[in-house]
Formats: sequence, structure tokens, C-alpha cells
Amino acid sequence: MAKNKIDKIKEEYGAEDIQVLKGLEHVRKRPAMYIGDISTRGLHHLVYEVIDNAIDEALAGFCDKITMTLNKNGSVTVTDNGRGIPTDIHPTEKISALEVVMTQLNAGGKFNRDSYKVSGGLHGVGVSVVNALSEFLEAEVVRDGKVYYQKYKRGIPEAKVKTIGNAKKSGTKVTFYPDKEIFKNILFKYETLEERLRELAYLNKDLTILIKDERDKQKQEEFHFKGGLIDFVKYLDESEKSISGKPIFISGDRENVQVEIAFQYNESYNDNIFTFVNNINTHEGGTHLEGFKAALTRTLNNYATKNNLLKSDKITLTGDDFREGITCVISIKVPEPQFEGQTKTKLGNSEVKGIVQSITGEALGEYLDENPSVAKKIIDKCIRAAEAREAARKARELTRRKNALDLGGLPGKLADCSIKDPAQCELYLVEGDSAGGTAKQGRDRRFQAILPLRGKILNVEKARINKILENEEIRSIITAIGAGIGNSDEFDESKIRYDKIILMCDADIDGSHIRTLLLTFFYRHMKEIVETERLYIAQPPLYKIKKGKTELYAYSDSERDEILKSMKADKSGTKLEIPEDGEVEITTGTLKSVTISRFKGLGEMNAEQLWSTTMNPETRTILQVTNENAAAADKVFRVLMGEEVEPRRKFIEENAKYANLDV
Ligand code: 28F
Repeated sequence: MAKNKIDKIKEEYGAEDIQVLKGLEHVRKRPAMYIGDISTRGLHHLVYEVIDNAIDEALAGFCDKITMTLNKNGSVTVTDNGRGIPTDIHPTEKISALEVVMTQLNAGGKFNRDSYKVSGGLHGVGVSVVNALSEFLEAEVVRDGKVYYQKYKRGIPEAKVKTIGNAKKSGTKVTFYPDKEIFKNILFKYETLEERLRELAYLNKDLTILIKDERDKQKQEEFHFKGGLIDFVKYLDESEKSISGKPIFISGDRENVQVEIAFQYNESYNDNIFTFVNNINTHEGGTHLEGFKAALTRTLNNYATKNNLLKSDKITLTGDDFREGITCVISIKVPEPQFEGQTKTKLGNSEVKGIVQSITGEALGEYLDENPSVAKKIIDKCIRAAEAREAARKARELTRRKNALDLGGLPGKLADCSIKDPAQCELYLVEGDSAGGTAKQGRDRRFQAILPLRGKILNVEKARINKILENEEIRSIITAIGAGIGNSDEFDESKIRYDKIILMCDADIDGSHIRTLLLTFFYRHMKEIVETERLYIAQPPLYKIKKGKTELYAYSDSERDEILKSMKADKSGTKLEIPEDGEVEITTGTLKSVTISRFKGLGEMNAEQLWSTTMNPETRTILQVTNENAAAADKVFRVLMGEEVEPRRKFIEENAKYANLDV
């Protein structure tokens, strides 16, 4: 907002209003402080913020239906059938409570604590932040037989709350249009929102969530899962074979903490435990996860010993062994969650560990006694895991010894950087020795290290840890990064040698396959690298456009067309067809020709070109790999890289249209 405009409004306002305006101004000046960032992620955060309020109303037991619509004009509408935001005049603020909620920072948070026992809370910045970051927002509340309405522009009400009609029932409807002055891109991605809303429907089994996309192709889906977490686990394991039949379900309630857990074992080697607190994904785990793990290890161990299922005394089962092949969702509701950790997604409440541990221990003990054949299958699976772990330990020792022969313990193929401070260093994992060579010449050797990878790395989704450690390419990646491999117990974050790990592959099918293999490896075996957002994907250009001495690079078709336009070389109306390995010449009005050539692979560029287009931090674009929706990411990896063929075929069919957009 222009400064003078705010000053003008301020003259007409009283002291309290100035406070409100200052709040809005601060949100608009520092949006990242409130919503994390102003990228696509921040944009979608706005929707979650509004939906969280509806979910709070559902958790309180007053709402069982939520709809979200992506409107034709680019705005989004969320409705619920709850009690409706109160509209009576607020005792101290002297304006409608609706206006207070919509315009005053923290109003949401403060009220929520008073009016709701449990609340989403993590996003929890309040709908006023969404309002401040929207070109316009409209709120409609049905309550006491009336329809109330107020509209805002960039957070400022256009008029007082007024009644615009009569209606039965009750509920809240919010429509907003994100502000282009704040967000670079205000296009909502249906699939991103769909994943989160599906997850919310699994987590709240009485809730029905309807989502609609009315922008171009009409899309509509309704989520209602009577089985709740059990359905969630089945959905996650759709492409796996369960060894325990139906998922095991545990629930209980102690000291105001509600616990719900569903899990099963499949034949894979991965453990997938997703944890939620008040519907928020606790990526970093915390006391609820600790409680579950402790109970699982102890209960299964006791059962195995009691029933003489451990064949030999030589083998001891560890916690990891009891989690191999598990798919589990833990969802707890806590009145006052304490969130800790780097991304504030680790539950800190110490009392929760004991609560989850005792509820799980009792229920699981009973389950095992009642289902001895399933129990035996689970224990057998854990024993096989322990045997593989022993083999892996030997393989790792071998790796260590082999590495000791190399200078400084680093892989021979690694061209390391000269600066040793990890915070300043980057590691490029480059597809192919030849591109690796070019990258070595083109890099800034002070802070950029290059590790060329030959051919395709192993598909880790289909291999156990001992096989994975036998793979030479994977071993070089592990030693180059220097922090080990595995979960947070074994992986030592403090030893990571680079702040950024950048995957640089060709822009063709093989390249994207190799990138997927690498992403799978990091996701499954160096999750910390993904969670701490150190993983990136290099973006080599797709086209070179040359006019006289000017050479420009385009990273997408639309960028290419924009450049052509600026050179007055766009053949408006006609679609540009550029042969796979050729050039196109366009003669412009000034009779100077423009040549467009396609970059096929990294190998086509010389060192200088590779540096200036793809590696120079001043000019390059790199995509950060994030893991916003862990459950969705996990499913994609399993479907794409796992054993079952049919789900993969279905996924590829459904997603082929996004192939150029998604990584
Ligand atoms: C489309 C998004 O935001 N739904 C909401 C309510 C209901 C109440 C409420 C919300 C209490 C005092 C503010 C109603 N009756 N959907 C939503 N539904 N907020 S947000 O109250 C919030 C505070 O002023 C509500 C009784 N208690 C609470």
C-alpha cells in the first residue's frame, strides 16, 4: 500500500484504529514473518489458515462439513456449517466481533485459546493476516436467522458489518483474492490443496470436505473417511502388501490428551510413521513419537521372549528392527501443545510420552495375545530385519576401510571445494562424467564441489540397506556429504560438509529418472537433508536465443516467447516448433536474424555457459526441494519406485499432464 494512503486513513481514525493499521502495515511489510515465505508455499498457507479456523470449529463439535472452491476469477472460497463467527458488538473494541477477528492481529489466537479446547495453533497467525495479504476479502456469516456481510481491501473494511438477508442454519463463508503486490504468483495448485484436505478428512473421520475447482476444467471431490486413521494407513499402503491383515487401531484418552494410532506392517524395508498434533504434521516428531516407539519396542520384545519366538540368543532386536516395514499414523489432540525444533514441528510436551506409551503398550499387548498368527508374522519380519542390519554393519565397516585408502577419506571422483566452512559450501551431484568434467572447469572452486555420478544409481526403494551400501555411487555420495546415513540417531547433522546439495541432471527422460532415483535416496536415507531444506535441483536452460552479439537463455517455453517478443521476433499467433536437436531462425523486421537453439543436455554447454546459466549463484535459479506434505511425498515415492506395477501405471496416466511442471 502506498504510504500516503495509509497516512490519509490515519487522519480519519482514532488511536485504536491506528494500532490496527500499524498491524496490517507490518504484515504487508514483513509477510514472511507471518506466513513463512511469499512463494507458492506461503500462498497456499493462506488457504490453510482459513481452513484451520473451520477445523477448530469442527474439533469443538459444531461443524461437520467444510467446502473449498477455487473460483473462476482466481479467488478462493471456504465455507463451514459451524456456529458462524460472532457478530455482536465487542464490549471493549465497540465494533462487531467479526470485524475484530478479521482485522486485528492476534485476535484469532487470543480468542481461540478462550473459545476452543484444542486448536490448530501452529499456523495460528489468524485470518487477519490472510485479510491483510488479500487484494480483497469477503466474510459472510449466517447466525441467528440473519446473513451478515463485510468486505475488506488489503485488510481494511470497506464498510461496517451489515445484514444482507435472512437464512436458516448457520455457518461462515470467507472468500479472498491474494494480493499480487505481495505474491509473485497467485495461482493456486489444486493438487497441493487436495493433498492437505484429504489428509484433514482422514484425521477427522466425522468431517466431510468438499473441494471444487471451477477455473477451467471443472473438478470436484468429496472426502469423508468413516474409518479415519485406518483408512489413512490403507491409503498410504495402497501399493504395498500388508503382512498384518487389517491395520491395528489404538485409541485412548488420558489427562485431556486424546490419542489415536493406526499401523500395519508391509513387505517393504521402509518405516513410515506420520505424526500429527491437533491436525498439524509434526515432521520433527517429538514426545508422542518417542512414546509410541518405546511401547512398540518393549511390547513386541516382551511378546517375542514370552512366546519363545527368538530363534537364537545371538540376535538382539533393536527399535529399528521393530519398525522395518511399518506404516503408521499417530494423531493426538493436546490442549496446549508446545512446538519446538528448527521448523517448530516437534512436540515438546513431556507428559505426552508416558501417555502415548502406556495407551499403546496396553492395547498392543492385548492385540498380540488375541492375534497370535499376525504376531508371529510381525516378529519373523523383525528378525529378518535384524539379520539384514547385521549384514549392513559388516558392509559399512567395509566401506569405512575402503575409504580409508582414499586421501582424506573422500571419494576419488570428488572435486572438493577449497573453503572448509560447510555453511558456505555447495555440492553438485552431476549426471555423467563428461558433464561432471565441464562442471569442474566451470565452477567456482572456492565453494563449489563437484561429484560426477556414472549412470543410474540404485533404486533404493527396492533394496535393503546392505545392498544399498554396496553401491559405489551411493557410497561416494555418503562419504562426500560426510554425515553418515540413516535416521536422526545415526545421521550426524553437525558433520554435513555442505550447506546446499544440488542435483544437476539433463533435461531429458534419463535425467529426470536419475533425479528421481537421487531424490528417493535422499528422502529414504538422508531425510535430514530434505527436512533441513538443503536439497536443491539445478535448472539448466532449455533454450539459447541469439541475436547479433546478444545471447539470452530461456528456462521455459513462456520465457522463450517473452524473450522473442522483446526482440520483436515473435511470430504472433503461430506456435513455435523447435526440432529436438536443431535451431530455428527467425528473420525480424530489422532483418537481423534470431537463432533459437535447444539445449539437450548439460554436455552441450561449455564450462563458461554452464557456469553462467546454471551454477553462478548470482544468476542461476535452483529449486529447493521441500517436504510440505510428507504423507503425499511418501506415497509418490512408493508408487513410482516400489514393487507393485498397477498403481504406478495409474499414477503415470493421471499425472502425465503435469510432467513438465513437477519435479
Ligand atoms: C471459512 C472459515 O472461520 N469458521 C469459524 C467460528 C465460530 C466461532 C468463532 C469462528 C469467539 C468470540 C471470536 C461461534 N460461536 N471458517 C471459519 N467459525 N470463530 S471461525 O469464534 C471466535 C471468537 O469472538 C464461535 C461461539 N463461539 C465461537
